[in-house]
Parts: sequence; structure tokens; C-alpha cells
Amino acid sequence: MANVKQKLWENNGTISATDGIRASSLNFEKGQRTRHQQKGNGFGSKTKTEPRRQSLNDSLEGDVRAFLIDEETLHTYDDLTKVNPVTPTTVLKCLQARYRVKVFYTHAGCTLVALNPFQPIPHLYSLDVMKEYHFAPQPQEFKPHIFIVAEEAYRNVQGQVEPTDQSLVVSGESGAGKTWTSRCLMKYYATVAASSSSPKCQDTIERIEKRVLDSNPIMEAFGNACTLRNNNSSRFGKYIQLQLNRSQLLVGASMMKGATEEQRQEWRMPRDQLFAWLPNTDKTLEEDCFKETTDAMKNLGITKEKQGQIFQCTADLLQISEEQLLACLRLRTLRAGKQSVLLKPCSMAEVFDWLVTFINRSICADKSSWCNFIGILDVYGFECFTLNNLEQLCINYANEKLQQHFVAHYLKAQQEEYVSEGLKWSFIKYQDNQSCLDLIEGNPTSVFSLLNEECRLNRASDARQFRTRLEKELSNNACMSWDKFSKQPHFTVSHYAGRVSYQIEGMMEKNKDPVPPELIHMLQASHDPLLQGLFAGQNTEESSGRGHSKNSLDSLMKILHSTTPHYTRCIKPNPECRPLTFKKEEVIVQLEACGIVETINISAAGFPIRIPYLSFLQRYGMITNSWICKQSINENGPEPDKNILGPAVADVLNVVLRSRPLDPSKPSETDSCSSLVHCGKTKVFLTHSMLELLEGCRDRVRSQRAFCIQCCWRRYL
Ligand code: AD9
Ligand code: MG
Repeated sequence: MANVKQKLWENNGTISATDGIRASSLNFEKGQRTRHQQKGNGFGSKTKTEPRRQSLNDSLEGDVRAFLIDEETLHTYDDLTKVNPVTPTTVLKCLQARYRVKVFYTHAGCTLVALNPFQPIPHLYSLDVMKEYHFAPQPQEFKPHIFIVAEEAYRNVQGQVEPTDQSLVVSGESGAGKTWTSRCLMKYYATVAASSSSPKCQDTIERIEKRVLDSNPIMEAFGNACTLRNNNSSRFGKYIQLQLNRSQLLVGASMMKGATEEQRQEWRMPRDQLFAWLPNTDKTLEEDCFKETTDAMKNLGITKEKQGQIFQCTADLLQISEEQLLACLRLRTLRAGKQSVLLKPCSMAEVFDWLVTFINRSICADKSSWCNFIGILDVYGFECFTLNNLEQLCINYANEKLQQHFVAHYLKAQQEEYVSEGLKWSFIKYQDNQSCLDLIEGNPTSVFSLLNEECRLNRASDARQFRTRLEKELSNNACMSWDKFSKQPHFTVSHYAGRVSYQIEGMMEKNKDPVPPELIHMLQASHDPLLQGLFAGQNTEESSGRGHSKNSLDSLMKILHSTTPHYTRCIKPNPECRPLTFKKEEVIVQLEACGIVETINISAAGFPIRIPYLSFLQRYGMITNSWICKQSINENGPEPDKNILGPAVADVLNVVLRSRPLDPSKPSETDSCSSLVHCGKTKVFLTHSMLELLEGCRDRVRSQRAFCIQCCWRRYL
């Protein structure tokens, strides 16, 4: 079969990223809705008072229709849109069946679900596999894989008339496999878009791919930490832009980091535990990691001497005398009252900033040498511990923003487009997290605004007082609640991914996060040249880095909105990180949190391919070759008359639909037509099967014409 998508990309830029395979009726009638939606529990209609487990049990046990599916073949469903009916139970069963037979990737309409195997899977990411996906005319026909997403984004940049930057958004909770997936994506591009493979580029940008990959172990060594949920947990958000030139070759990369001062506190490295922050606790692995890090640093041009300085900074209490430092901290302790801030790890944060700047300088290409980018976003995953504080609030806030991006971009936008194009559409409910975001960051009153205000007042922090204020000002927001019996002052936020209780004690101090001027003066006077450089000219009056982090999140969202996004949802199959262990209760909560059923329903019921009338006729008008078609696409003529575009499109569609072989098992012809294609006000909405029909007709007409021309020539000769 012809490479349908590729051809369309060449022709116009209107094909959507990827989508449902099965087309069902556009009008999602009330009676057809899943029981889940009718009853208003679980997905799409979770309310703050509803216990999560109740909706879980309900969906696990109550759905008798789950037994309609053929469990024997469930593992063969490579797209969850094919599961019928789509309910939390069937989706869960399908993923479990696939996990059992060691299949870890499954499409879910426009997204890819990646289950973490928690053990290396030999050959899954080998060079040969990369090549297979890269050179396939239609990678979508291959088994679901992260390389399909990678390749799709790569072709999307390449093939469109208007090249578009792409973003690969990898989400999921802590330990679900985001960083692993991001690494796979980077390796894929470093392989398939390797510029050093081009003889022309060999001298100038040799080994740019290697340098880009080398940024990973360095960033992870300094920016990851062992947490309760993940031994190698990212404590910073990373958005790496892989810069591509006109020939689609990788010529550079740059990184945006979104670490907050609060998260950076976790990088504090006590004395005598030189590599305790490295991802693994096993000594040999630590050594391996250390070697990998130092090798990568060397490749990126960080000299041995500089490396030494960096490690000294992170180990030897900043190359300043211990007494001096203690005196300084004591001074600070006195000022801060009773708080127990013993070591302000701003130097680690500064070292990290320095590294990011250095890496960026080493791998970022000159703006004139690249034209588009593919951005990979790997952030800290949603966190909920027994005790949560400002770090978790910031992390979960970032995840809320990403979820909102997904909802706005995909769920909302798709449904709104149907309406604006005049198509009949029964809305599929989804969970909009705007009110949670209003609670955290909204204007004029939100948790952040009140916290900042409290910190500005600079009075002795009182957790209970702050808690009372929160209750007074924010209790009308449905996402905010309190456990009346708890002794600790706290507040509970109903996030899209679950409810989290945040303790208030210490929150104000963390938010102030001031760098004492004495400490800065002292660091400026350090004997260490790296530290001198880092703190030279630093304004001692500078406030905390939280405002800066909020800005960096805002600019990240702006970049994301300007690109075509591709979503991968990583799922953690068990909380203990045990290999090949699938716990239904854990998985369903995550599926529920990311709105997977709504995504599948919209994908399955929808028309993923949308082509403006004129582009449609330019490509398929030749199928009928009628006067009306010629009129509408006469390239040399004046602007086509909008009134004849619609009839011309209908002309083509009629011919194609009439020519297709009828399947006796399908319902009436009219019904199946409306499930294949719809005409909006300005665009044609198609399913993949309709696109294939159109392409098939177009190929046939073209080969007939070629045959006629050949005959004419033969006669002539
Ligand atoms: V956090 O939000 O930074 O705390 P991540 O990034 O989602 O988290 P990470 O990628 O670090 O999780 O994955 C956790 C562990 O799962 C890794 O250290 C691997 O041991 C394991 N993992 C993840 N994905 C795969 C995979 N595709 N194959 C094998 C995997 N192991
Ligand atoms: Mg990570």
C-alpha cells in the first residue's frame, strides 16, 4: 500500500498527528455511552467528594459488559480504540494481557501508553529496531513502540508544506519511565538524524549526536536523587530541543530547565558521601555512573580541572573554611528564629545552572544553521508522599499545567472543531482541571498568591494562621479540602491525578528560600575559581528562585502551544518497582488520572484526518476529473469560488464511496458512509479507512492514465 500519510504530508499540512484506527459513528448517542459515563462516576465526572477507590471498585467489578470481550485475544489489540466496549475494565484488561506477554506499548488513539517493565528488555531498542521503524513506509503498521511516536514527529517536521516544530510530551507519575523514554527518544534521533553520517558535515559538527546524548548522564548525576518512589528520580524538568537543519539532520540542541529552588534543596550533599546522590546505592554501579558522568563531561569539553572544581564544590563544603560557613549559618539561624535550616544548598543549584549553561553552549547550534526543532519534555512526575510540602506542590502544579495542555490541545480542541465546522457531535465528558489550577495559581487569590503575601509581610511564620487564611479565602474552591481530625496544619488539593495533603509547617520558609547575603559574600571570596565565577557580580539582594521557576514554566507552556504535540503516557505497573508485576489497582488509578478512556472514546468516535476543501481537491479532484473539480482547483485561475468547493468535494466522495466493495456484515450503506467521512464548513473530516479508500482510487486513476498514455505512444510509434 502506498505511503498514505507521507503523501499527504507532502501535499498539505493538515493531517493530524496520529489517531484512532477504528471509526465508529460520529454521533455518540446517549444510549451508546459507556455505563461509566451515564452513571457519572470515575472518568470525566470525578467529584472531589467521591472516594477514588469507590470508582475503582465500581469500574472493576460492576461492568458486566466487560465479559463481552474475547479475553483470549485481548493481548493482540495494539490500539485501545479497538477494544469494544471501551470501559476502564476492558482497557485495564487489555493492558494487563499485553503486559503478561511482555508487550509494553499500546496506542490509545492520539496517545501512546508505555508500561514500565522494570527490567531491561533485550533488543527492544536496538539499532536494527530503530532502522526498521525509520525506514518503514508506514511505521504505524508496525507494533506499537515509542519509535512510532518519534518517527511520526520526525516526518511531521519534514513533510509538511509549512514545517512545524514538534513536541514530545512524556508524562506519568514518579518512576513510571519518563526519563527512560526521553533517553530512548534522544537516542533515536541521534541515530536516524545523525549529521555526522553526512560527509559534508563530518568535520564541522562531528559527534554532535554524542554530545547531545552525553548531556543525559551529567544532568542526571547532578539533577536526580533517590526518592521513595524512584531510585533515579528527576528533581528538575527538562525540555530539550533537538535542532534540525533543512535536511532534517541533527545539528544541535538546547535545554530549558525548570528546577525550582525547593526541588534543588534535595541536591544537598552531606560531607563524606561523595556519590550518595548518584542514582544507585550499589557501589559498582555508583562507580560506573561516575565514570559515565566524567566521560560525558570530558566529551562535552569540561576539562579535568573544571571537573575537579565541580566535585569539590559539591563535596568539600564549597572550598571555604568550615568555621566560616558555620558562623555564617549561625548568623542566619539567629535571624530566622526557630527554623532548622542547617545548610542552604544554593551552591548546588548554582553548579547545576552552570552545568546547564555550559552544556547548552557546547551543544546549541547557531540559529542560522537550524530551522526546526523537536522538543522532548521530561518532567518530575506527580508525587504524593505521606508528608508533602512546597516541593510536591510545585511538582504537582507543573503536572497540572501539562494535563491542562493535553486537555486543551486534544480533548477540548477536537470537540470544539467539530462544533465550529457544523458537525453534529455529542460531547464526551472529560475532566477539566482549570479549577485546580485556579486554586494554586489563580488571580487574585490562590495558594501561591497567599503564600507570597504571607512571605512578603515577613512576620514570624505561623502555620495555623496561614491555614485559617487559606480556609477563609479559598474554601469555596471545590478542589480544596481539609481533614478536620488532623493535628498537623495542612490543606488537601484534589489534583487531576489524586488528592494530596500538603503540610503547611515550613512552607513559608521554603517559599522565602532566601540566600543570606553573608553566604554570598563568603562564596564570592572562595578560593575556588569556579565558585568565584559563579557568584561574581551576584546581587545579594536577589530574592528566591521560585518566581523565576514560575516564569520558566510559563515560557515552557508557550513553547508547547506553538508546536505540534505528541503524547506518551508512562504507567507504573506497581509501586515497588518490581519487574514484570502488574497491579490492577495501581494501574487503573493512573489511567483514570490521565483521562485515558475519554481520549480513546474521542479518538474512536472521531475523524482524525481533516483536510481543507481546496487541498482535498488538489489531491483527489483528479478522481472524477469533472468540470466542477477542474473549476475549483484551477491553479492559474482566480481564487476558487467557495460555493463550488463543497459540491466538488461531494462529487469526489460520491464516486469513491460508490466504488468501494460493500461488506455484507456492515449496517446500511448510508450509516457506514457517515461513519467514514463528514463534510464540515471548510474541511473534510475523514477516518483512516476513508483516507485509504481515497488513496486507492487515486492510485488506480493514475495508473489507468499512465496506461492510456503508453497506449497512445505505442500507436503513435
Ligand atoms: V521521576 O518522575 O523522574 O521520579 P520517571 O522519570 O518517570 O520518574 P524513570 O524513567 O527514572 O522514571 O524510570 C524508573 C525506572 O524504571 C528506571 O530507572 C528503569 O529502571 C525502569 N524503566 C523505565 N522504563 C523502562 C523500560 N522501557 N525498560 C526497562 C525501564 N526499564
Ligand atoms: Mg525522571
